[in-house]
This record gives sequence, C-alpha cells and structure tokens, in this order.
Amino acid sequence: EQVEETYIMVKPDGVQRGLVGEIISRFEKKGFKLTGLKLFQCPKDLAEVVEDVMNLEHYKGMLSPAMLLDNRQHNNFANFISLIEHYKDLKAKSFFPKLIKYITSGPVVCMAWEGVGVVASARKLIGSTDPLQADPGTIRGDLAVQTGRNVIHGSDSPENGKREIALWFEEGELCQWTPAQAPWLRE
Ligand code: YYY
Ligand code: MG
Repeated sequence: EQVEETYIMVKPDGVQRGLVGEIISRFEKKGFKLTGLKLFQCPKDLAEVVEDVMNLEHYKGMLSPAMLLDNRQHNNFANFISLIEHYKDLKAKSFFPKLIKYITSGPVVCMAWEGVGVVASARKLIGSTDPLQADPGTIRGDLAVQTGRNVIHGSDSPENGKREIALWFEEGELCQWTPAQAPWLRE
C-alpha cells in the first residue's frame, strides 16, 4: 500500500462560482490528508502577456529572451510559469491558448493531498473531463456543464502528482502532519 500525493487545483471558474469550500470538503470527508494549500492569482500585467509567453521557445519553438528577462524580476513569475508549464503536454492541442487564457483569468486554489491510492481516487471523485459525461456524485458531474469550465484539476498519475506539486509548491509550503482521525480511517 503506497502512500501517494496528488495535485488538485480549483480553477478560476470554481473560485468565481464559490465552490472552493464544497470541493475541499469532498476530499476532506473522503479521508485524504491536506498537505499544501494556497490561493494564486496570475498578476494582471502577466496575464496580459500570456500570449507572448506562449510563443516562447518552450511552447512554439521560438525564444524571446527579452520577454523572459523583463518578467523574471516579477515576484510571481515562477508561479505564472507554473500555470503554463503545468499544461505543457497539451501545448500542441488546438484548445491550448484558450486553456491558458482561462487558467490565468482569475485566482486558482492550489492543493496537495496525500493518501493511499489518492491519485486514482481523486480522479474518480473529480469525474470525467467533460462534465456532461461525468457521473452524478462526482465534482464535475454535480457542479459543471462544459469541458472548458470544468472547475477542477487532478493529477493523472503518481509521477505527475509529484511533478505538479514540485511545480506549484516550495518545499517549505508543504506540511507533514498526522491527522487525529488517522487510526479511525485505516486499521
Ligand atoms: O485531466 P483532465 O483535466 O480531465 O483532462 P486533460 O485531458 O488532461 O485536459 C486538461 C484540461 O484541458 C481539461 O480539464 C480541460 C481542457 N480541455 C479542453 O478545454 N478541451 C478539450 N477538448 C480537452 C481538454
Ligand atoms: Mg489531465
């Protein structure tokens, strides 16, 4: 029985629609352990350059060093890049620019959750990518209607869970603790 970690993020629509408490509550009640939690808002001036950043080496094979240098001083630049880096596997998809615009359009809630089997279980709690296909009882099945506004992200493998948590959190932002309920959740 392997303890895993997963990166869960309430997307801007979930925050704007007041669903943060409801979403956190589902993972809490299930019995997983919260080890990291923060709100991140893409700074306005950076949100405005999202399209330029998407044209960087990393994303379109074209480097714009001036852009990088101009913005590296920004204290939120690392987190800003996380937003884009997070979805880099999807950069070739036609919906990628829209996805980045959406994900940088307002505050997101970043979370790290830990537990035995937490990665696959969180994906089940979240439901299918398309909320209309997601089963009732799942977060997307209950709370959303469109893929482009599907309120939540969850890592798709233990490896990506680790990668995404490292991308979004500094070591010191994560808490190691033993919930009082631990012996009542697992024998
Ligand atoms: O892991 P999951 O979020 O369920 O789906 P992914 O296939 O990883 O896609 C990530 C993200 O991209 C999805 O949550 C919404 C968006 N997206 C989209 O806007 N349009 C698509 N056709 C597919 C995915
Ligand atoms: Mg995914």
